[in-house]
Amino acid sequence: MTNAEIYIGGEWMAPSSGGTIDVLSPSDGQVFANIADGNADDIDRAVRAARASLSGEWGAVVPAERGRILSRLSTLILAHADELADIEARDTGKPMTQARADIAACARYFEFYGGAADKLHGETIPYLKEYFVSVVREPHGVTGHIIPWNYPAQMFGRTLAPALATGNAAVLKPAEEACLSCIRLTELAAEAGLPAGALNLVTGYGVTAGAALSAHGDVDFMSFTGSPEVGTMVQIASAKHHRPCVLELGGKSPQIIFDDADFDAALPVVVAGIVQNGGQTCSAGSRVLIQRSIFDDFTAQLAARIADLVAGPHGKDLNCGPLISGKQRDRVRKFVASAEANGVPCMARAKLDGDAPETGYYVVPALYGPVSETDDLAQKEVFGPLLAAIPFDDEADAVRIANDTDFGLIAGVWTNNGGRQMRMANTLRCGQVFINNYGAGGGVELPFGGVKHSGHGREKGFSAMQEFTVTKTIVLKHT
Ligand code: TXE
Repeated sequence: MTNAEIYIGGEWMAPSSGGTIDVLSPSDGQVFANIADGNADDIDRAVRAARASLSGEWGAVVPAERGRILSRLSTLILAHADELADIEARDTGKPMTQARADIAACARYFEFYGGAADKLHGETIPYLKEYFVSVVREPHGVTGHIIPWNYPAQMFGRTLAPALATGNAAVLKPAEEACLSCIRLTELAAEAGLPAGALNLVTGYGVTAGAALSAHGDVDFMSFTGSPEVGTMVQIASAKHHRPCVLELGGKSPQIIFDDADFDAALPVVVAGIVQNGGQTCSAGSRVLIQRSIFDDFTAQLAARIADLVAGPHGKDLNCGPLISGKQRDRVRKFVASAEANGVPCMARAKLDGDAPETGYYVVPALYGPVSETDDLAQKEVFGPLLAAIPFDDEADAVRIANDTDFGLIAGVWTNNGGRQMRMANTLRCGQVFINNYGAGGGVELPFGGVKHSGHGREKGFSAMQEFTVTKTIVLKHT
């Protein structure tokens, strides 16, 4: 399957460069598709088409009808779930079961925001006598969306569904490493009845198409998910035009295990939190902080579970797939090499399936511990299936270690002490706290985003309806 074209103003067309980019399967490193190599000219045309749609057909669509279109798209996604999951698994290398869950989540975004489209109310404010004041929420206008390769279909839903539900016209630049599901989803959006220009898709490299979108002077709002380095560039480019942006830049999220935790409940969730998508998840639980009195017992049980895992090609639907690219594999291998060089003990390593081709980008899940709080494995976003076990003494120590990284995206706390549950929720510095559960990627309803270097702004939930709109205060004097 391939559609090496871009989508502008309701038309599929060749990019102005005429070029294409090879798409490699992470499972075996072989080229299996190609996508259009869009550039700054294409981005400019896409932004113009988006702008024109706001004063054309799309701008005239009332909120309830926007909702119906998005709901139809949700239904279409579910009707094509097998096809989409197959595309997603092949393109990203993730096991089929995880790809299927991603497609269901994508459909759920359009269901949720389809339902929310006509429920974004304004407010009235008591003011002076003979004045009527209302505050209404309006779309920003043209929104730019740059998304990464780890969850192309989920990100498509997460960033576009609220933007479209609130009446913006969008330009999407997905990641060059994996975006085939985004292309198919764009086709389905047209089939669902989304008017021309409401959604425009330009595939291409970050340094060309991505940079052109983030620097474009006629974009009113930017939504970016990716690395902190590029997030900084996007924010600087936005600042030059005095326009807002939402940035989701990853994390180093802790799972905190107290001595009264239910081990049987915590263990599978801690494993899933680092193995899901090969650890290439912004909210991966990549640090497990364990109270010292149970450190040996908990890590022994964790190690046994990690050692039982098998990584392999997406089609075999094992616990873990390959990483997305040779670049990401080499980056994660550097963390492995540096842990070995620094004498950090490896407590368990998963197995590689015998059918995994040598040309694939495999790094098997591994548990390291005890890891020092200052070690790279405890501080840096690895974006691979490496879990760092770190001991702590008491509640205050747990909070100190948990908060002591540059990131602040999510946290998991495992304890049955009710007072401690709330104290931890209040003192952890991050955007989401899960108590006796952990939600890497879960819950479309739940506002999501970080603090510190994890970014700012909120996506998901009803918060995204606010993020993708701006208020206007209307002051009417009557007699
Ligand atoms: O990200 P990039 P990469 C983190 C994770 C990972 C690291 C590097 O730690 O190991 O980032 O991944 C587009 N102007 N996350 O190199 O480059 C690019 O085309 C505008 C966390 O893949 O940030 C893609 O569409 N756009 C994360 C998107 O930015 C540019 C998910 C992300 O790519 C650009 C991914 C530029 N100059 C990586 N350069 C998360 N928060 O979940 C690139 N892009």
